[in-house]
Amino acid sequence: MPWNKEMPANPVVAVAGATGVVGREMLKVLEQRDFPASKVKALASARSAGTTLPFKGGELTVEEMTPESFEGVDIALFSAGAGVSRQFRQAVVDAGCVMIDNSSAFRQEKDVPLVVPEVNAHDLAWHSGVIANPNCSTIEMVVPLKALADAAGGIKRIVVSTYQAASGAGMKAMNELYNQTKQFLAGEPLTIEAFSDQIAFNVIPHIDVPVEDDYYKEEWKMVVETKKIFGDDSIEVAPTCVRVPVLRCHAESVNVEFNGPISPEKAKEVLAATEGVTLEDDCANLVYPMPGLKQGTDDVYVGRVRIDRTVENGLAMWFVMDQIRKGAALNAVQIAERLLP
Ligand code: 25A
Ligand code: L14
Repeated sequence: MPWNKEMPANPVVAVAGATGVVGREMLKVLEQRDFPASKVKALASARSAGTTLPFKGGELTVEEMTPESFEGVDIALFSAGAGVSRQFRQAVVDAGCVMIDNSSAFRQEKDVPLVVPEVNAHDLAWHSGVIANPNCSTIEMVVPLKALADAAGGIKRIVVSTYQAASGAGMKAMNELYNQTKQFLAGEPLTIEAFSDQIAFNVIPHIDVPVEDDYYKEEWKMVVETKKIFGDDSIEVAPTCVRVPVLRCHAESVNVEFNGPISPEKAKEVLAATEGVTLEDDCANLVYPMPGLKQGTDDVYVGRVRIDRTVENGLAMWFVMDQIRKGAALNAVQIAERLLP
């Protein structure tokens, strides 16, 4: 059923999973963008109840999340994992609260819009209480590609390899990269818990669980989420997702075959004028974006724009994005902003 509850101008907002890497960033983004909330609640598991998180010069006391937590709440930003999102969905919607969910739980459901505001804000019109925030690697890819697709008659095929930061797997994964690096340098045995393999001084060509045809689920998400966000099932995506020893910010090497012609010069002109994109591209002077240096930024940074002569209408590019911000927290808050009257 389509949602028919009006959004107040000053909604009550809950952050579910507030103590995680993404939840903390959600609080930061709400504060930095001066989101007009009348009240913000920080929710997490019982383990964190009673601890405090900084917010607007003061602090929020973390409450244990229960089905009753959502009474009187207008917008809930969820980033506590897919299982927790499934468990609380009904209670949230029954309370008349819109759920903006960062997990992978509902992204493929027919009545759940999957939204990147720069690309398909129009899909917010038909939500029925739940809006999904896409996978971070997919968001990073579609923001610049939407603008280029519009300029080149659409996209036929994308070949993408990701270079994903440790923080994509949460706080304990970030700590593991840090600690393993120290252990490696001290010649000590490495503690391997958060990842399947050593991450310090290594790269791992595996993210999430195996699905079909020997792909991993992170790769599958990039295929199906790109089609859903663009509203175009004909776009082919061939991804390889790789974990690299970077703390924060995902990078992507992207080769695109467009339906119509577009020169690298034209592409750069379009990208330089695109909201949410910053072009950093000067080959001769070694100017290109790098993930180790983009922490805390909001845009998708694009460099290395050049012709791909192996196909007709081909371009090759390099993208960098802080996946905790635009890939998760910022995109969710931008969706919330679009729900305001
Ligand atoms: O959808 P998926 O595929 O299932 O993936 C979603 C998960 O991936 C992260 C995010 O992890 C999310 O949980 N994620 C998603 N998108 C991301 C992106 N683009 C992304 N990461 C990076 N980029 P997270 O670490 O950011 O957040 C975890 C939060 O969830 C809370 N939580 C867990 N169970 C809950 C719950 N909240 C309410 N009810 C529940 N039942 C969790 O809160 C955290 O806020 P917490 O209180 O459980 O954890 C507080 C502290 O404890 C550490 N911790 C977590 N697990 C353990 C732990 N410590 C010891 N043992 C553990 N098993 C946390 O690091 C935190 O400091
Ligand atoms: O589907 O880098 O949103 O581990 C976000 C974090 C997928 C994995 C999602 C990572 C997850 C990703």
